[in-house]
Amino acid sequence: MADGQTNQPALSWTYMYNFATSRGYTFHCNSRRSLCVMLIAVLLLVWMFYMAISSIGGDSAFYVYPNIYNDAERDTFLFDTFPEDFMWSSATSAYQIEGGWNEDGKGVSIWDEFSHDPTLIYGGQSGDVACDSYHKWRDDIEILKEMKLKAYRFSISWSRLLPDGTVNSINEAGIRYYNELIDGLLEANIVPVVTLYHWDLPLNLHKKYGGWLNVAIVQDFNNFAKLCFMRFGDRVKNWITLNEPWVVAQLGYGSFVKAPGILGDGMKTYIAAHNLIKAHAAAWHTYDNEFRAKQGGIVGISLNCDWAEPYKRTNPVDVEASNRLLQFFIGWFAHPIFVDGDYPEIMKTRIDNKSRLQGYTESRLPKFTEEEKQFISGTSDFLGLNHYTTTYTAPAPEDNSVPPGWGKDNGVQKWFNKKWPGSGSGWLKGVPWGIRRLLEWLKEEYNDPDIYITENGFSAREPENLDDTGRVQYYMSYINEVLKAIKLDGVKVKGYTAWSLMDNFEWAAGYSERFGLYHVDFNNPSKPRRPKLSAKLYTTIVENNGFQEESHGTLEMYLDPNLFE
Ligand code: GBH
Repeated sequence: MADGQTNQPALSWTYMYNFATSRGYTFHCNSRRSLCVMLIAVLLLVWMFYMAISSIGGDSAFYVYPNIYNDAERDTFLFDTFPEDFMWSSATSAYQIEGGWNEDGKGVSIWDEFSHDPTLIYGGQSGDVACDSYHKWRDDIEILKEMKLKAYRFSISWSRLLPDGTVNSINEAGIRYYNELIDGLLEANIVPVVTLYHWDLPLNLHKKYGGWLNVAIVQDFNNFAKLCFMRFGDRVKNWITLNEPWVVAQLGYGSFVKAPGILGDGMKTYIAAHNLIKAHAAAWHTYDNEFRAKQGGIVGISLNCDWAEPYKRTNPVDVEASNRLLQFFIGWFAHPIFVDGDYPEIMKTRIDNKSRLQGYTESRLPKFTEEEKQFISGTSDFLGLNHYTTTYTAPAPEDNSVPPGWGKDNGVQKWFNKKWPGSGSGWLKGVPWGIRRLLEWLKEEYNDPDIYITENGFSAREPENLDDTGRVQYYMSYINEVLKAIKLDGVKVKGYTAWSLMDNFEWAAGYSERFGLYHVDFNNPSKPRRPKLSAKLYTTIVENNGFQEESHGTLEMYLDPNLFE
């Protein structure tokens, strides 16, 4: 099937919404007025004809994105509920919300340094104050309560606890901050889900030995993780070691997009990933050996992955390209951790071969020893998935030129269908059915793991008003596809996390790209949080534990663009 390639009219006009047409348009008739009148009459007749057909058929299917994708069966809305104990959540990360970058003894992180170079961030902005959650965490708990959420995923700033990154000195003020936040959440009946590393490496570890490029970091990360298990583990039962090691390795050490901003040479990205995987495994073993029996929690990792849709599903090379990209994208980390302690076969062969052709004496992809493979394999109690978008995939012409890199190594070209709805971020298009296909692929590939969706969300450019209909449409359709994955495909999805609780510092995009369910006014020193329409929709979904047939009408109201003009 070629989604969005054909444009057959859908049958159920009653429930169709097309945001593109809500902008309005004009046309001119001049002297040929009568012709125009006739044309309008004909169009009216055609429209009436469709209305008649749809009412005769009694077709009450509900669609969220129908005229973009034109696959009625796949895209029909599913009215059903999620499993009883489904974990509804929303997420943030320390550097993106906390501010207080140098308060009460906090050490400097690579993101403090990166964002203090005004040329690297949109508008010379930084996370120095951000949402000021270092002082306003009580407000954050209030809005979680307002949305009736069961859980909150936040991250701990490593350098707030350990100013130089090592356990040589512990900043008790930092410990106190997270203790208060955790206690406040528990008091509100909200489960804390804690990420240990969401990209804010203590600057000292970068300066001292190159951060993730040095295997020494495995020990320092493990010490930091152990400290967190020791101090917070009596109350925190859900741990995520690393957020998106792909971003850390590939955007931090493979291109200049994220801190520490190291330009790729086709090797550093793989070395950083190698150490990230080892550090994750070390922290998991520490929990497993020293804390699990007493604390009874779970430890996993959050991996980001787009769905790779074969451009033509009937073309074997496109299908192969799709699978290859998924192996390079999520398999890079998930294969060692969930399968056998080693990289996917296709990564090893391709990078080994290319390295040889490029004149390297050894493969650019480092190797794990047998002992390391044993140590790494099986070190995650669940798969955390951060998913936002989908691309088409097809093979790219082989490129063995230097400098090499992850993109040339995987040999896949990817692009978007122009019809897929855009967001405030160039890389993010709304393709709801992609999440269902990815979930099914993960189920097959990794032996039916427990999956928590630890991020999913949609951006808009600032300024954004509270009627965020694009985000409403995104959440409603994506969450519905997750429901289909559970109910129709049997994927063990245990929780869903909306990114993000509120507008925050969107890395190199500063405050220009907004992902929040709550709006934050960054010009106002008290950084007020106000619910967008999507926050209300999300609350409705959480309250109903899904989409009840009776709430049909309510859901339609959320989708009606005219209601909020
Ligand atoms: C998440 O990453 C992050 O965990 C979160 O902190 C962030 O706020 C959220 O996304 C929204 O961006 O065009 O080369 O810059 C999602 C995965 C991978 C998506 C990198 C954006 C940018 C590629 N991200 N990608 S590039």
